[in-house]
Amino acid sequence: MSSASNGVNLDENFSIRVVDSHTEGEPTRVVLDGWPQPRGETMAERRDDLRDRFDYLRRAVVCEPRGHSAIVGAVLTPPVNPGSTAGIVFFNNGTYLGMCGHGLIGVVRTLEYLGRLQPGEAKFDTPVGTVSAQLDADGSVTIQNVPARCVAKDVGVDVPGVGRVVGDIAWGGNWFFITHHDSIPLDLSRAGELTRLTQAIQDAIDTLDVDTPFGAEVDHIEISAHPTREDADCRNFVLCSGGDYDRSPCGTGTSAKMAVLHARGELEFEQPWRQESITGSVFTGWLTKGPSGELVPHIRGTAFVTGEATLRFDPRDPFRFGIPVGASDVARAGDGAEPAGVRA
Ligand code: PYC
Repeated sequence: MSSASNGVNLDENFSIRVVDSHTEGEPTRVVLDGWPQPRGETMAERRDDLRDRFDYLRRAVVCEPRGHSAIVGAVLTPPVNPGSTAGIVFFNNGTYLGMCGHGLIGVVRTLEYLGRLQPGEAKFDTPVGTVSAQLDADGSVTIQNVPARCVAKDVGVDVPGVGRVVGDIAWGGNWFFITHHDSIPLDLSRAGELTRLTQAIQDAIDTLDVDTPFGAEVDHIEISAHPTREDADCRNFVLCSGGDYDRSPCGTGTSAKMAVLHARGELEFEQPWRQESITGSVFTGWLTKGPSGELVPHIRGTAFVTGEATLRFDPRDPFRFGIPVGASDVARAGDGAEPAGVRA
């Protein structure tokens, strides 16, 4: 990379300021400054510009040694739509996300912490559409996501070492394969095994030719099981596109799950759905009917600011742009153990 590449002089020390938070256990890192603004009229163009010109900054900010594979990063831009507060591009250790439910809640609480947002409603533009967030005085945040939909039911894949796995394909701002299994114990102590299982399912899904609108891949795998909390309807384990699992119930995953339940006649409009995560945290979700009959997901959760930092990048540091290893590599390498055996 040459010096003064795309607005960052890579031959000199540079720094990026961030605020960290977690939403129901899942971390978000909001970039405050030090990252050049992307070009583009739409948020999708801006995401593509970030990917083309600044992908090394994505890795620098969220990959080890300054980050880790569970962090979702968020770069804020000026809004593209009148009435929106800001644009957001979400990304992780491996790629860019369409939307991110826990991440949006983290952004809202971060902006409140910085004094840039008061309780009330605010809109945000993302590469997959404009979403809104209601910040309440008690710190809880209710997001209104992009419309969700279930596009394929009962899709079967043969997973080596596991057998046939059947699930539904649904959109909730990212694409999910949501398995029908409800008998696997989703215990945090089995997170490594569950990561290997869901990675094996993801590898099998990658061989399918799935017709998904929005040009995005099915890159999240969600397993459901009976809840462990009395106040929850379901517990999940979600493998994210970067290869690590979501510590929260996954806002886009809960949106996709509600679309599946609705398509199966198991969830009415306005009916609350309490989704428990592998860590025991809960999002409360519900669907409303949009003007054209679309399924509009709402998700309520809480985030806490955990820190603020100035990340420093020394041109002599061989790891200033991150170590390109993720949980998926570890999961694929495994430790000799087979993934948890489940069958449809
Ligand atoms: O909350 O939507 C979400 C999410 C996606 C990936 C990690 N969290």
